[in-house]
Amino acid sequence: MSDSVLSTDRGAWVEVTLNRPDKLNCFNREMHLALRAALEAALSDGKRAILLTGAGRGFCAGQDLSEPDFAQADEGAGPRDLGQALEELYNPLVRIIQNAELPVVCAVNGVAAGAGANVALACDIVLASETASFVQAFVKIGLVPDVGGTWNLVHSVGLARAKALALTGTPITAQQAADWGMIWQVLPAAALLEAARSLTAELAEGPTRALALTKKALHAAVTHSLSEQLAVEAEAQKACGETEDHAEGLAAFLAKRAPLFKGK
Ligand code: T3D
Repeated sequence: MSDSVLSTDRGAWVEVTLNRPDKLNCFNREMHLALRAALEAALSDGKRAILLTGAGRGFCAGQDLSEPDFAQADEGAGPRDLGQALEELYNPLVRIIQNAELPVVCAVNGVAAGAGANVALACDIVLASETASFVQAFVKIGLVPDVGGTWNLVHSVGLARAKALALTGTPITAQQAADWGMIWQVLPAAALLEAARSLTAELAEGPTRALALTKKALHAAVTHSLSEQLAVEAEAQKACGETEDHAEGLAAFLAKRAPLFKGK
């Protein structure tokens, strides 16, 4: 198995680390496939949360611009079809994260640029080191933000800020990203990983079905009317009401003890 992604089993959850630190963990094909395999393994192994982070001083610098496939089109073949590359590699990754029926926490340990920034923003809860930055670097190489960035940015920071970030490629600090509601929390560099692990472990002990349905309902809310959303909530609540975890949560409350959720 490739060592460009490290997968560490933490019991109920898994820690997935992008591991090409000398290249700021930028995406080549090998890392793409290794990341997808790590996420799919976590889902099929019944894990209840995932933590995604990067090795070294960066989180992820986006597409590996030196990858032969990307940098040089075959002679006479014309430019590479980047839309096809998105459909094959990046878009499935965003869909796996979005559709995962468990929380995906991201610990942004350093610079997150291009597709790297937007993979982070696709995660459910994003913590960042105070040394981290977020860069919509695409414009610098004549591309548009991808990997869901146009969608996530507009919904998190609004159209005016999304436009300025995307059209200028100006980096922003983790603190700015938190102040704008793009991410959840900024932490001192030395505290980031432990805080992210503790949060992921806490989520992994949560009522997994309710967490998954909450995530799904919040995603649906982005495009729904209130009336449509009330129906989504009723359906999700019906499903939660039938879980063992709901019965356990209720029993624990009434007995004044901590609940022991099983994710069932
Ligand atoms: O194929 C498709 O489907 C299209 C999809 C495209 C999605 C995209 O992500 S497009 C955007 C690609 N990313 C970028 O344009 C960012 C490029 N990198 C940077 O602008 C800077 O490296 C950073 C702002 C991220 C960090 O700057 P700094 O000064 O902290 O580090 P550095 O010295 O530039 O980088 C350190 C090393 O990593 C360096 O290698 P070296 O000189 O030590 O051997 C640098 O070349 C390498 N590196 C950084 N980013 C990339 C990279 N190598 C290849 N591709 C990269 N994206």
